[in-house]
Amino acid sequence: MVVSSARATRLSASSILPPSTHAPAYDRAARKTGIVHLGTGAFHKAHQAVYTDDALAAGGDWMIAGVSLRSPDVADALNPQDGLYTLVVRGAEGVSARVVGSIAKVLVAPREPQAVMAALTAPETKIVSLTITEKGYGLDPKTGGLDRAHASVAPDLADPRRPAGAVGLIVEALRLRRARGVAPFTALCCDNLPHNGKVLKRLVGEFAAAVDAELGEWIAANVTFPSTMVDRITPASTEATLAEAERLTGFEDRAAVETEPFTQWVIEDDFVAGRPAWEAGGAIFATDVAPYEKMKLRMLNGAHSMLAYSGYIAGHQYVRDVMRDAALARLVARHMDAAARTLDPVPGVDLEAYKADLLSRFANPAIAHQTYQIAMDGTQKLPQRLIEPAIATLRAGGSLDAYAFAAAAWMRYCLGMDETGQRYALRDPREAEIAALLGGLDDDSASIVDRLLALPGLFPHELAAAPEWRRAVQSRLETMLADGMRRAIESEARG
Ligand code: CS2
Repeated sequence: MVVSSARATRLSASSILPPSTHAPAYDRAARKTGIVHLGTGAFHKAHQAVYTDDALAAGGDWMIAGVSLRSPDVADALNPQDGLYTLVVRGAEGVSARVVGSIAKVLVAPREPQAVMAALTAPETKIVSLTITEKGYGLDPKTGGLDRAHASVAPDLADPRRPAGAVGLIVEALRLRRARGVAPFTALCCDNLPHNGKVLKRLVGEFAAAVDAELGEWIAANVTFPSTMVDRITPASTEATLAEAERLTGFEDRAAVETEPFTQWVIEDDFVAGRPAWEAGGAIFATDVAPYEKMKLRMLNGAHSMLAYSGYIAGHQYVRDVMRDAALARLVARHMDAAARTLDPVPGVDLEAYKADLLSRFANPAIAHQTYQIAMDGTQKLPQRLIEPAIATLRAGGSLDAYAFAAAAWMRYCLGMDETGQRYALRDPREAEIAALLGGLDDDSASIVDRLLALPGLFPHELAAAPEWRRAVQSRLETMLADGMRRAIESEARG
């Protein structure tokens, strides 16, 4: 038998998929676009787009027009496939494929700004959702409001009719809709920020007020910004993801993404122009999302950040490797326990069971989630994940050990050099500032701690000035620098 070496055909709307692959069960071409999504990366494709795919199967005009604010890569991979892509779901028990049909097309803002504004102002657009990462909002950590000097805000404030950042785009789209008598949309933040709807509302409100006070008032009265808690572990796609998609479906797919079986979405039900039946995909609608957000940010993301910094320096490439390291896995569990102690009861959730699920999700042997991926953007992630619960713990007189270990590991990571002498990029928007602060301080733990605790806008005075916090962080950083991360992890795990 001759084995063909020809490449598989590219996935498209005319592909006949194998019965083992879940495919869109609705007429895509007949559905209108009800959602414009800003930031069409892997997480959106593994999460909201999948719920929307289920909702479309249940009826309604909720196709998604994706927008990339910077890179054309997603559009260039997805558009030739008619917006279709394979979701590879990797569980401990096996792998499955699903082709998702909810994305109609992806626009690239720098390449086609008019098409983006046309989508945002179209009467059929009822929701504008966002996954642009924490750093995409132009949030001033000191005030919780708009940072007017931020790279994604300042140019748009200077030229608000030609916005490039998410907040500027939303404000200009709402200005045009109002001027044209088109009803507003709901703005739906899906990033890992606490009170993410309120945060977006404030940023949009401040930006709009700076452009036109009346517009600001109109937005406050007519636009809603529901908060959401989003959860699905989604590593960056690799060649292995694309190869697996092709193996499972028989079609070449340059836009495939991979994810875990678990998925969760809790949404505040406050939409001004209707919404998809996301319940069809298992979304939960709640009147108050805050307890779920806090739980997820502190227990999942907080433990993630802790294990990313300590694990990366200890030589673990993936989260699953961390979970096979008995001492570090104990610290992951300890961190979750500490985080749980800062939470009020979460409706319908048993925190012990939630923690057990998190531990097994982290240990999923089929998911290759890089510690280096999670380590990025630390200055944007630390406040909600580690600093807020540390302050709550300080106030309650509890043990700061788990947070001090995590903060020390982040500080060690900030040195930008691993224990073999290899340099790496922090991939943090404040990387240059951190490098300038730490230059030449390689093993001077006291100065490193002093300087990073004083990084403007990061550690609030209440925590930075608490002697027990400073001591707890410095003694751990000292061990990490003098004895190495391995020894630091072991001594910490011994308690
Ligand atoms: C991770 C998150 O990269 C990170 O910072 O902590 O992306 C995490 O995987 C997701 O929030 C899980 O829902």
